[in-house]
Amino acid sequence: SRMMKPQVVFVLGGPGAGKGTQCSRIVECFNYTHLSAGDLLRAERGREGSECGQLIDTFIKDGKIVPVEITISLLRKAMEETIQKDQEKIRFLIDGFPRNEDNLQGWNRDMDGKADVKFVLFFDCNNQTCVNRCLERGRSSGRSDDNRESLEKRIQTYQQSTRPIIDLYEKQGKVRTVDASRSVEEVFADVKSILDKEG
Ligand code: UP5
Ligand code: MG
Repeated sequence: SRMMKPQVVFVLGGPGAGKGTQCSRIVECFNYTHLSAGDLLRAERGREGSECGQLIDTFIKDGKIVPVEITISLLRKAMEETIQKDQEKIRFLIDGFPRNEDNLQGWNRDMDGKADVKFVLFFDCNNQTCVNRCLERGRSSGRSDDNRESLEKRIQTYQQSTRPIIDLYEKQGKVRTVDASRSVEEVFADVKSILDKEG
């Protein structure tokens, strides 16, 4: 049978914009597999025998973006494992990637012709709301980057490195923007209507 190409939606937005929350809601209603680049990196950081655990740990605390070779290999592995288990499962939400020029170049180098990027789902949220949500979560998340110091760096990295990537996709007409500063329900209503339209 003909191998189907993976269909990818990139999910972007600031730290705490609600990417993970909305992706969890999406997979309940639509036929997508959710892959969070951040979650994959945190899992790799904690894996015994990992060669890049220390590097990942340092980068995450500093709100810096891990070299793309590491992130792409984790994403590819997760995609391949999903498809291997069920060949119908070719639709992916890639959450929190690509975050900078290095990420985008790495993706294009490795995945060009191997996966289709359908569009970018952009959760647009002001910095203050993002920071407040992460600080609130930090009371119980145990995430090493949910503190004021790391958050300042995460916001700066987002503004300097990730926004330009979103702008690039915007110029190609590939961005679907949602006002993510509202309630989870209100945001999801918009997400649903976008996905209903895009298939
Ligand atoms: N919440 C969510 N939606 C809400 C709403 N509408 N109203 C009120 N509260 C809402 O939500 C964050 C918190 O807000 C939660 O408590 C939630 O209940 C509440 P969440 O859904 O987790 O938001 P999300 O956007 O996923 O926030 P996250 O903190 O995961 O975003 P980041 O982009 O900062 O984190 P990520 O895990 O993607 O990356 C972490 C780090 O990993 C990066 O800083 C970087 O160092 C590294 N990284 C890479 O280097 N490369 C990559 O490709 C990816 C990550
Ligand atoms: Mg997340």
